[in-house]
Amino acid sequence: ADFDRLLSAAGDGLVVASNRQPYRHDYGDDGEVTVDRPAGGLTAGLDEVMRRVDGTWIAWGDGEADAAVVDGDDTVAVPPDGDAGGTYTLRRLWLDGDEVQGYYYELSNQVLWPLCHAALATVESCGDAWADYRRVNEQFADAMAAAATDADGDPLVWLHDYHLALAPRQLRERAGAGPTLAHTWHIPWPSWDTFRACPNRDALLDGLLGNDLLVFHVPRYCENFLRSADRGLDGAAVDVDAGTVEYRGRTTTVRAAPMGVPADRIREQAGSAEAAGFRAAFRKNRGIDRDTRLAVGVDRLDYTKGVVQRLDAFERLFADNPRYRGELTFVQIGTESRSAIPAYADYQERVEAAVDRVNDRFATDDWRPVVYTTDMISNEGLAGLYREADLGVVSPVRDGMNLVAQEYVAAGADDPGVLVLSDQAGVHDTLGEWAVSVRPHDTNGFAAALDDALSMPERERRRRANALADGIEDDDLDSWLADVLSAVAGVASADGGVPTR
Ligand code: GDG
Repeated sequence: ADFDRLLSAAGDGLVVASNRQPYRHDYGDDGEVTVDRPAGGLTAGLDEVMRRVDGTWIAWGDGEADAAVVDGDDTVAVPPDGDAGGTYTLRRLWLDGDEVQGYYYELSNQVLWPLCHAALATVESCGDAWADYRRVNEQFADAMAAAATDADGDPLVWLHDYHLALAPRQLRERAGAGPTLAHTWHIPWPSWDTFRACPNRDALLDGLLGNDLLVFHVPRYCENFLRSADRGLDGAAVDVDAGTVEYRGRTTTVRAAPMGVPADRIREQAGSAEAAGFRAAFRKNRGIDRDTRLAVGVDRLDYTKGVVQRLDAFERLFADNPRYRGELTFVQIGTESRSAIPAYADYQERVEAAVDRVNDRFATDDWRPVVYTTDMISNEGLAGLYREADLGVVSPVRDGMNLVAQEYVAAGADDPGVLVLSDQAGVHDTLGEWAVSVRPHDTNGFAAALDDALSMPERERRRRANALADGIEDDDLDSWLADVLSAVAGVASADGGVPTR
């Protein structure tokens, strides 16, 4: 994609802000510094763009950093080896323990996360956390304003996610009308009827309307946001059809851009020698026979991901269809996440209990219905496992987009598997037509869908797999980046900024 042209049309440089940093540095007592490379699709994709434009990325300096060791050392050039792709500046914000607790664990992950996933009963009461959230957002706004001032002209500032909802307005107050502000919201935006439960809903809406462009994964979330702004804010002029909000003398454009995955890279990884080795070793080490069919689920252990409901459905499948006993194993990769939060610790226990229940009920001496692991797997290993599986099972109870469904398709081989997909994931809006759809709480329907998927005739299976593969190739990570950047170019030129060509 023609990123360089799009970027130069959008601004005079690029500043990215996200809670999570692209590279994590650990500082040993002996002065030794070790650096972790970016893992996720988004971080890796943005990292490539940043290397080309020599920008600044601002993030929480999460890690084992001891403030005394890193004192005064808040910026660092990455990647550390400065290889062929060029380098950029990573600016770390050092948050203290109370700030991390209030901003990250409480307000972001126990208020905004469940609220946006419409899990109101899981939203925790918050008192001082709101002040921490505001203060940390101010630190981000200060850092973004400094980076914007250092740029040669008016840069594009690209913010990410629900951790930074107040920062756009705070940055406007510091940097004025100059920089173009775009913000990608990676999780759902709920309906007004849900959002109105938010204790600080006015401030959140006001904060986000400091942006020129606000991007959600699918049109449903855009509409929910626009209606929330319309109902929630006095003095906001909302045009739902045009996707715009005029508020406090500024127009915010709201657009959908469904995020994609690096399909070519995943296909390559799935075909690598490392992937093949992993597949064989995984079966051997977990006691799965060579000819046992596999279904796979891969999730951060989050209560939105529907892992418990999925296990209920597999239990029903094995109960109602004894022919699958001894013939099919469901592999669940469940990487630990946010375990310091009680709702997450509870969820992990519920998943383990459900795994044990299904295994106790059906396992035999040489077969287990469920293989469950919390091990973090390499990208190649994961791609290999996707390719090995007859079914990819993605069944969140609610999910902004979901990358796992797309990765499963991207890894597919000559003899492709079937994607079983919850209609509650954003990605269902783009891929649902060719997947086998499930409602995650409908155990009987879910089990019947698993049976359908496992017994699907080869022709039908290939027809769907080809359509899915075309879809994720056309709308891959690069094309998503280009979509966002051209939307930015659109608002910049409407603003009287640099024209797009
Ligand atoms: C949010 C939204 C939206 C997981 N285990 C391993 C591993 N993973 C990787 C997967 C995938 C990623 O983690 C999870 O992606 P999801 O899309 O499920 O997302 P969330 O973390 O909930 O992220 C979501 C996303 O933002 C992007 O906007 O799609 O809706 O909730 O890439 O592969 N990767 C490796 N080993 C593991 O064990 N290598």
